[in-house]
Amino acid sequence: MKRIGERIGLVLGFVVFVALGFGVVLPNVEAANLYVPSGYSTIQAAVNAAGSGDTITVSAGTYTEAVYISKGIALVGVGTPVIKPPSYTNAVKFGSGADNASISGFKITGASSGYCGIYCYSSSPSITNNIISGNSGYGIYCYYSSSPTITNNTISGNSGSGISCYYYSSPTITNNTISGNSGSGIYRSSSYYSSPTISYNDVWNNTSSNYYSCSGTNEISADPKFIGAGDYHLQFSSPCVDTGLNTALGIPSTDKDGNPRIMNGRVNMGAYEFSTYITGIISYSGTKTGTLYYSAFTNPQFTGTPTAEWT
Ligand SMILES: [Ca+2]
Repeated sequence: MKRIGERIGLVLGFVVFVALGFGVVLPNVEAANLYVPSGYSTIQAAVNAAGSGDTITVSAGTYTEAVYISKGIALVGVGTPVIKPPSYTNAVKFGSGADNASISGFKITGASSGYCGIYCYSSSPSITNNIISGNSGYGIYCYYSSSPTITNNTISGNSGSGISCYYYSSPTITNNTISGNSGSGIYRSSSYYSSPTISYNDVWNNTSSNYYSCSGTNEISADPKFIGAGDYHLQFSSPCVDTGLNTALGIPSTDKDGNPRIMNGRVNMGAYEFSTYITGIISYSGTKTGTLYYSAFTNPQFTGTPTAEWT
């Protein structure tokens, strides 16, 4: 009986050892997908429930909330989700721990004066395919060793600067349109060693200056020719069509509409790869193969013609 008892004890011990081992050695590493609003009514509720590596997909709607992220999650907007914060808060704040986080596909608007559309504090997330407009404060604000990757966003009509870099913050800024902001387009604090890498952006018509204490390479400064009336799709004649950098750091696979990010052989600047409204007549003399992406017509009688790009 003693031997049996010892064996049972050994077996139990082994089971306990294995169970503990599983608990310690094999944490839940499978990335989860969380959905707003079907699974969680607010973005922040999903963020709170998510772990690093998880993806939160947010459907169209206006989300009146401030979002705080301090872990490596992907926040993906599908359709046109709008984040509009309550007064005197940042719309989206990335804090320490969010270096591997990302946000794409959102419209971020309505932050109060002195607050930000996106505020990075000691964090370096990836920010792509967003419309950041109509904030009474700043567009994207990088502070305290924050060096996010800022690629293919449209940053327009904010009362502060489009992108600000303070205190050891060196974002990589590529393929964005940054126009019509009341501060500077891109502002670099001349103290505390911020050193942004700036290329292939259209920085135009920002009130204080297009660049403050910084400069870029392969930049343009021209009217991006948005469709207008709050629609930041590009007209077919926009100088931002086919003038971006295909190999930009953090370039996504799709644009804000979910279309291929690189069309007509070269990526556009801004959040959109092609227009969705009719602006003229397609004419092309010659033969071209590939897929023609085109917009909906403004009416079913085909009185207009779609803008289009070839892949
Ligand atoms: Ca293109």
